[in-house]
Amino acid sequence: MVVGLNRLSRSASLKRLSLSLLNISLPCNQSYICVLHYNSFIKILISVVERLCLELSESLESKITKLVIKQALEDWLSLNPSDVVIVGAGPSGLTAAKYIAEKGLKVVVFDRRLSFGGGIGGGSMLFHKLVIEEEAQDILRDFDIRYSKGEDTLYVVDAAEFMAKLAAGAIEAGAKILLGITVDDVIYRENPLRITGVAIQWSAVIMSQLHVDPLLISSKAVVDATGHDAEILSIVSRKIPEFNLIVSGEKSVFVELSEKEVVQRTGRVVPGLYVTGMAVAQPYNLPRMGPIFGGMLLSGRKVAEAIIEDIAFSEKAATVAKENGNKSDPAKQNLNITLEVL
Ligand code: 48H
Repeated sequence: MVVGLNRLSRSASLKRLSLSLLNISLPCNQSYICVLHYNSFIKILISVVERLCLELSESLESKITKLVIKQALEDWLSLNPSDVVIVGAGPSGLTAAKYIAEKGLKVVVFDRRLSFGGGIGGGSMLFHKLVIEEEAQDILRDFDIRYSKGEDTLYVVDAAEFMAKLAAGAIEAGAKILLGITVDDVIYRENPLRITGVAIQWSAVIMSQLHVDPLLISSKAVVDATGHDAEILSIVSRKIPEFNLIVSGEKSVFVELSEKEVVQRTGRVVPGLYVTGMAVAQPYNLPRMGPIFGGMLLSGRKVAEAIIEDIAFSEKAATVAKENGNKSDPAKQNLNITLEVL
C-alpha cells in the first residue's frame, strides 16, 4: 500500500488536497488490487485538482492584459493635465516636443495616425530624400540625424532616419507620443478668453462614425502642428468667433518666401493656442514650399521657445502674485492681467 501510493504520488500536498476536497478517507485495505484502484482514482483526482488550480491561478493571458491596461492608465492619468499638448507628430510637432520636454515640462503629442513623422514618410514624391537648409543644421545635430552635403547651403536627409530620430529625440527628452488619437475639439474659457486644452477621440471611433463622446485633456498650451489643414485653428475659428481668428488658407509654392515667413509667423495665435509648421501658412495666407524641411524644424524650435518663455513667465507671475497677495496694487493687478492673458 505504502509503495503503491508513493509511486503515484506526484505531490503529497496535491494528493492531500484531492482527498480532503472530496472528503475521502483511505480504507485500510492491504490488497494489491486496492492499490491499483487507488492508483488510477488518485491520478484522476490529481489531474482534476491540477486543472482547478490552473484555472484559479492567473493565466499568462490575463497577466498581459492587466499589465497593458495598468501601465496605459498610469500614463493617461499622469498626462492629464499636461503642460503642453501638441497636435500632430510631424516634423514641426516632434521638434517642438523635444525642446519643450527637455526643459522639464510635461508634453504629450497626439497623432491621429498609427505612425509618427507626418509628411516625412512620403519623402519627395515618394523619393526617400528630403532637403534641409543650412540654418537648420544645428537642429539635425541635436537629434543626431545624419545628412549629406547637397548644393550650396542645402543638405539632404534620408526620410526614414529623419522621422525615426525626430521621434526618438522627442521621446528621449521625455515627451509622450500617443498614436491613433484625433484631437477633434478644444476646451476654452472666457474672461479672459483662452484655450485651455483639447477634446480627444480614438481615430478608430471617428472612422467608424460611431457617436461616442470624447475625453478632455487640460493643458497650459495647445500647439497646432497638424500640417496643411491647420485643423485646430480651423476649429477655433469656426466654433469660437470671439477670438476673431481668420483662417484664410495657404498659397501656391514659393519656396524662399514660405521657408522664411513660416518661421517668422510661428508662435502664439490666441491665448493658450500656438501654431507651428505647415499650419502656420493657413492663418497668414503664406505660400507652401515643397519638399524642403528646414522651415519645419526651425518653426518647431521657435514655437517651443515661445511656449517655454510664456509658461515660465506666467509661473513667475503667479508666484509673485501669491507672495504679495495684494490685488489693490495697480502694478500687481497688471501682472495678474498679463498672467491671465498668456
Ligand atoms: C491628431 C492630427 C490631426 C488631428 C492632423 O503634415 P505634417 O507633417 O505637419 P508639419 O507641419 O510638421 O510638416 C509639414 C510637412 O510634412 C509638409 O507637409 C510640407 C513641408 N509640405 C510642403 C508642401 O508644399 O507640401 O504632420 C501633421 C500630423 C500628421 O501626422 C497628421 O496625422 C496629424 O498631424 N494630424 N493628429 N488630431 N486633428 N490633424
